Amino acid sequence: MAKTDLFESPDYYLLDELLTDEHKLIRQSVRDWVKKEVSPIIEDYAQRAEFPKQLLKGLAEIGAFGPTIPVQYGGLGLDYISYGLIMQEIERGDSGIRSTASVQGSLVMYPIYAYGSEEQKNKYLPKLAGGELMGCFGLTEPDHGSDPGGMTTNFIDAGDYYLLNGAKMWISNAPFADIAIVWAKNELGKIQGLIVERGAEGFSTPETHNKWSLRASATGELVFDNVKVPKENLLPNVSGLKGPLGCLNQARYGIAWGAIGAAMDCYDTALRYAKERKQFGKPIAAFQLQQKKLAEMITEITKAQLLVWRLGTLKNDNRATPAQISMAKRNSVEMALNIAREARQILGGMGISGEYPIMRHMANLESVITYEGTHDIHLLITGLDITGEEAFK
Ligand code: TGC
Ligand code: FAD
Repeated sequence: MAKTDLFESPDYYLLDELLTDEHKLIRQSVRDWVKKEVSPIIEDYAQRAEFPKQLLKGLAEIGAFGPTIPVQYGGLGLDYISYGLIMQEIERGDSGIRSTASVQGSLVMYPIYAYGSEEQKNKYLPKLAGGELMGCFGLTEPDHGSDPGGMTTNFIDAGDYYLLNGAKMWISNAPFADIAIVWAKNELGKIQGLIVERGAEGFSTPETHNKWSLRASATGELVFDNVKVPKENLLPNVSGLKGPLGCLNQARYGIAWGAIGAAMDCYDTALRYAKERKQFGKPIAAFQLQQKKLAEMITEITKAQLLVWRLGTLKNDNRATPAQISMAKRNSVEMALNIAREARQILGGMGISGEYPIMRHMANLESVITYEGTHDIHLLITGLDITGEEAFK
């Protein structure tokens, strides 16, 4: 059954005053689109574990695919606050839909833009921005998740083409992607990026089923069995782990904003419910225990909003460090997951129902806290940054 979306955005510290009119306009247009196109259908798609493919056109139209990519390549040339706001609003609807946008913009368009040849940029970026082509990003392997440097997927120079072998898993958008950005080791053991097109012989993308999280997002494997990759599909301008990790900086930044959207939706739902639901003759919002939950939620949302806004201004000046991005990703996602859990309790039994978005956000956030670097890995990145001591290995 289609649902009415009553969301009202919290802005406890008047942070809108830090935004330009353009920022607010962009946010409003994405919010309107989410209310009209995502909220009414997303619960049903999540329950059915199906990706709502019809949203791709709208995502492209609202500028969700590569908003910071320059206009000459089909992007919108927007700043990083705009990008963050777009991710926040989409994830307010559903983390899985934000995932699709993150992957397309930050993990497929960005590497082509940052590391690709002029021919590659002209060939792929405008179509990716318009949603005519969809992409995915293959870094994680069955035996190498947090430690991508250990990857075994590899390619050799076979004369007229490269020959690619190996497998990637947990790849968002893989089941329907037209192209994959694949990170693999060359004959010298150096990591490089390849653009692999669907249809190449020996390339398959089996879908991953039985997920309890991100059910409205399509996840799959990438399997390469002697796949011939044209030489012009190698990303020429980067080698080493810093290539894929550079893309992750973009995507993690978007998640730092996006998770706040999910938190806002849970808070807004819980606040409305607490004011309406009566027990012992009065609204449950009048009980101190429920007020504590709600007051802590808005405090944490406000702190996270300030952190990402500042990070956005640093990113606009090209001064945001990867470690600062890790801190924000980690903080926002933990905050959102805690709020989802508390909000679920405020709704009592109704908290587990698909009538409300909370349980879906909560389950989604269990993936968000793991992908793009786990909660632990981001803590270790901060630990390394402040102590100079690496504790990964
Ligand atoms: P390490 O030796 O530290 O670094 C290797 C090289 O990379 C450079 N580097 C970075 N460059 C750019 N940005 C960053 N954030 C960077 N971090 C490191 C580093 O300077 C070095 O460069 P060079 O020139 O000296 O070679 O690497 P390590 O092997 O010790 O690993 C470090 C660690 C653990 C932090 C890193 O590998 C890591 O972040 N692991 C987590 C893996 C991860 O996040 N995977 C995400 C997969 S994609 C995904 O989840 C998409 S979900 C999408 C969705 O649906 O939204
Ligand atoms: P592991 O690395 O095996 O970690 C298991 C546990 O060990 C974690 O708690 C971790 O924090 C801990 N751990 C690991 N190393 C250390 C250490 N040094 N010190 C302390 N603790 C440690 N990947 C892609 O490439 N592309 C995608 O599009 C993509 N989409 C995804 C979508 C979903 C729904 C999911 C769930 C994952 C996706 N991933 C994707 C993969 C994701 O990035 C990995 O799951 C993540 O990086 C963690 O790797 P892992 O699952 O192998 O866990």
